[in-house]
Amino acid sequence: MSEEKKSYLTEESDGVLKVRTCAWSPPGDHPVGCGVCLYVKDGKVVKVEGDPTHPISQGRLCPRCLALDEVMYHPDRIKHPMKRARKDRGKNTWEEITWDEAYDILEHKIREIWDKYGAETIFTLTGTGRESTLYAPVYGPAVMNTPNGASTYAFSGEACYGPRATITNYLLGAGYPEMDYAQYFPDRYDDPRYEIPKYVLVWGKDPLYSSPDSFFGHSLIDLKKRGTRFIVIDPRLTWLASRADFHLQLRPGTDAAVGMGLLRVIIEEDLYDHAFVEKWCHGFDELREAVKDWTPERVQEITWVDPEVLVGAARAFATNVPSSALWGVALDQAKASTQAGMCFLDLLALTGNLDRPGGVTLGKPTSFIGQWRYDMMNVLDPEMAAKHIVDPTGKYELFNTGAAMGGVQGDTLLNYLEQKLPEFKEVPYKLRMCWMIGTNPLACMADQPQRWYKAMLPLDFIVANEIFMTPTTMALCDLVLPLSTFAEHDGLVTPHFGRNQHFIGAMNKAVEPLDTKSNLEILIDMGRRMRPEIWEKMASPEDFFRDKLKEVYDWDYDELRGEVCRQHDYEYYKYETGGLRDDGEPGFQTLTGKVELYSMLLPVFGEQGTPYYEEPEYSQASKPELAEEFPLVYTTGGRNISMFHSEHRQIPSMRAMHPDPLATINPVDAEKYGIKEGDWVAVESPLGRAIQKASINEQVCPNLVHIEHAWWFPEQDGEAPNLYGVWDANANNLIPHESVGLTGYGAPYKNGMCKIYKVDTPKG
Ligand SMILES: Nc1nc2c(c(=O)[nH]1)N[C@H]1C(S)=C(S)[C@@H](COP(=O)(O)OP(=O)(O)OC[C@H]3O[C@@H](n4cnc5c(=O)[nH]c(N)nc54)[C@H](O)[C@@H]3O)O[C@H]1N2
Ligand SMILES: Nc1nc2c(c(=O)[nH]1)N[C@H]1C(S)=C(S)[C@@H](COP(=O)(O)OP(=O)(O)OC[C@H]3O[C@@H](n4cnc5c(=O)[nH]c(N)nc54)[C@H](O)[C@@H]3O)O[C@H]1N2
Ligand SMILES: [Mo]
Repeated sequence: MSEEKKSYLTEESDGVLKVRTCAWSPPGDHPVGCGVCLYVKDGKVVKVEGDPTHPISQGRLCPRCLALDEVMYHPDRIKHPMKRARKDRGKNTWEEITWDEAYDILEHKIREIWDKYGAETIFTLTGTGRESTLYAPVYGPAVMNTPNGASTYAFSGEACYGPRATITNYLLGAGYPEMDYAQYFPDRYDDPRYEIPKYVLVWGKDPLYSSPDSFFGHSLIDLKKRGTRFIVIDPRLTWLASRADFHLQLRPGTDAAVGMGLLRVIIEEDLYDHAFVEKWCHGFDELREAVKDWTPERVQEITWVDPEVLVGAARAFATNVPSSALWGVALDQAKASTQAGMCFLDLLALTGNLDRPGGVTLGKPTSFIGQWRYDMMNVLDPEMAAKHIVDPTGKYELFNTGAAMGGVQGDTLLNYLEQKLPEFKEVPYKLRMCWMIGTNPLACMADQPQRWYKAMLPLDFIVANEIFMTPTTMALCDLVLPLSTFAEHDGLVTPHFGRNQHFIGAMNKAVEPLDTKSNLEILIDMGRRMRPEIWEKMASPEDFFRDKLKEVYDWDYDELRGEVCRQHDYEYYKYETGGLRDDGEPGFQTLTGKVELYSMLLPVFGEQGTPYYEEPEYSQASKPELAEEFPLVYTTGGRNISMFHSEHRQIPSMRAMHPDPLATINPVDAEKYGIKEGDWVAVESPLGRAIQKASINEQVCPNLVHIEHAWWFPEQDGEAPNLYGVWDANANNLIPHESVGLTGYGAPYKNGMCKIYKVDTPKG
């Protein structure tokens, strides 16, 4: 072992070995890559601490990482491959098997399906940005030869990240814009190139709890200590909102109207950056026209936002340069995700805050895995590729340029499985097999989860890579492959999947993995069995990391392991120097070479080129006939610190922090509907209901209810029909499928109409 390789290991006293590494799921985490010190004794992790030498997280860790050992050594963790007879789906008749047997079963099944029905009858499902997200898109094409793999989700409207990353492609032609928190600089905020943002606009994001999408939430506290002020657009009075100069407390789902109101103030009061707009923006006049009627009073009528707060926020943001902004998943989780996203980007462009110190950083996509993954997804022959399932009506046609990468759109997939649309009544082929890689759709990702359950049950064969049995594996799987945690295998962390990648982190294996494997090991093993011609050159994850780091960055893998985290350098104002375009010319990588305030491409897909407002499909305004029965508005899924989506419900210390699913209700509504703190309450939409425990406070305003997402109860009976209580508290019972934006993007996970009433038990 070389010296560099060893430098992430330190011998402590009492035979304890300290291993420095970067965190990533499994278990539960995004590619934030926080620095972690794992203390190992007798081959077991005995203590977890934050790594103070990590330039981004600087020793701070969320409780989920601190509870890593509780996950690793949990009695319910899946420790060996498990099989069950197809007829026993929903029953707890699992049988432990060896990896060889599991791989034999899988190989046999895939070959049988290839022969009998064709490879196109296999699909994959994946989930949010866990480590599996890097590799899952390759499983379909490069292992099973199916066009219905790539990035396919049981997700209505691809309602996370895809809408944001894609609208950025269209308007800026750049990678995901991230708040500049000096993340590219080793000495961070003290780097002379950096400026502290005067304001940060936090829009539909609660980063102290979610730290999402590679962004490290604590940096907002760092910045606040250095004088940054906040503008928050959020229906809830979050911790950040309570400390903001301006809190735009909007009705969920009306973000585009708020955005156009902000833009109008900035344009009409002539507060925009003329030099930037004239030189670098296309379509200013069209944008001015699109927002001209959005007076603060009209905005208030639709969105509930106080006109004074709206105008004050617009002025503060525009007149204090540099200012930065963060956008959260709330913008994706509405039918109008595209329009809201346009407003977000337009605000940054009009105020000259793109790619400048203290504004937002823009990346030109670069990832150690990008080209390889692209190549591996393009291994289908044209005849097979042509069998890819697309929506025949064109209704959910993706206008995607590579953000979510050629999977089957979630609503289309459900319709296809159900043979639902007139066009799908006679499908060219029936789907037969599914491989789930990092998702628990029945508990978390899928709207109307009972529809998914019924649609998936007839499949011939279902397999999942998992850490614990979940409602989905219990309900549907025939084979489960157990995963190793990030402490048990080597890996690389790549923030924003290369779209604004400030560093690469080494996940350094600390202990042996028992009888579990990583997503990449499973991929390579099965790839070599099924399509050896594609995989012959790729023998092990280590070779792969070594090759790719050398090829893409000319980095040495052992050196990176020793450093644990290596930052990239950053250059501002790349639109002036040519760093944003493939041809090296100044400008943006768009059709016009400028920021497209009027998008040239959106109209090609039947969308408007500038933002507009569309009322959510389920609201008192758009369904007045239901308004009396469903008088309240709900939002869902605000993150809490001790749970990552449907994970951690069985981890004792995490569950103790948050034992029950909570419905937050304003005291006025609680009084009106006779609900007391701690009562079980049903929150019901025209589509279904969820039962959660009432938490009565002013985090929500009157008429608004917030419910949590992804609840199931590992302590309950796992067998069907109960399936760990997955139907009881499930926020997604309320949420419609196919209520999607014109482009196939955006779905109302975070807005709808409801009523509330007290029930006697958590089962109703
Ligand atoms: N601890 C933890 N961290 C996580 C996750 C987790 O489950 N647990 N999930 C990860 C994932 S996949 C994601 S996508 C991110 C998401 O993380 P964030 O982007 O921070 O999203 P949320 O916490 O869902 O919601 C953010 C805020 O949006 C507000 N909101 C609700 N409806 C609306 C609306 O219509 N408009 C506006 N403007 N705001 C609204 C909510 O009140 C909430 O405060 O978190 C990631 N990080
Ligand atoms: N109502 C409502 N619903 C929502 C949301 C909301 O705000 N409101 N948020 C939505 C959002 S933004 C998202 S991204 C989705 C997330 O939805 P999913 O990504 O499907 O998340 P989970 O349901 O937690 O399923 C992930 C499963 O993968 C397992 N796992 C963990 N790490 C790994 C890994 O590295 N590899 C593999 N193979 N498996 C792993 C976990 O044990 C877990 O069972 O949920 C969405 N659902
Ligand atoms: Mo997400």
